[in-house]
Amino acid sequence: MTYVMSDLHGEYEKYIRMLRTIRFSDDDVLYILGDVLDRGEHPIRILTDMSMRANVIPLRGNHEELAEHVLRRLCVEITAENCESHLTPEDLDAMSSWLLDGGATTIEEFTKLPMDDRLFLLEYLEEFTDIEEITVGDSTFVLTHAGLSDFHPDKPLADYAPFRYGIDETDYETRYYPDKYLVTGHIPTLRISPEHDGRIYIRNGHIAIDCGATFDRPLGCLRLDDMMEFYVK
Ligand SMILES: [Mn+2]
Repeated sequence: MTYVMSDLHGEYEKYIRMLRTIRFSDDDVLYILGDVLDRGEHPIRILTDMSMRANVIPLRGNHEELAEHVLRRLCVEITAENCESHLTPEDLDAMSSWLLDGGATTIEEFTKLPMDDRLFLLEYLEEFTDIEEITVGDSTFVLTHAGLSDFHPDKPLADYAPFRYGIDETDYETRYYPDKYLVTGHIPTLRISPEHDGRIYIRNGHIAIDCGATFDRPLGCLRLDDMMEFYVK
């Protein structure tokens, strides 16, 4: 079976309970559509678990984008000699905007790891993809964290530039592909439609799966084979 979930944001307990709920096995595949990191207590614990499962396919969210840059800079021993010069003003800017967006829990767990584990996880993060297209049964799904920049239904997926957060927006009232679903996280479903608060949104060729697990709502997971929805609170 093929599953999708998104926006785990450090909610390790919900993640593990969801894997149990769906009886996730080696015969299944799980796509995680980004924003695993930040906010909740154990983002690095989730990332580590994902990295050990060949059948979990990770996609990049805006929180992974922010993290990659700063975490790379934190993979050196800070000494009396280099502490003034190591982080540039640009690094400090990136770090402070990341902290405002929930990065503290990621930094906290990450910096406790031995250096080898830090470098392993960084390499893992850098392998995340931005867009995947999959066919399950008779249906085709385009998976991405937040949407497609300068969308055109005939544009090959490889031609898409990265989504411009703060500029690009996905319009959930408009159908994008005539014959495929666009599957996204990033925007909690209550902000797309109040009646979908805490629930997966499936409408107009869209599937939006961020039910707001980080905002005291359930973690949602969708089985694409039969569109069965799973929730853990
Ligand atoms: Mn996001």
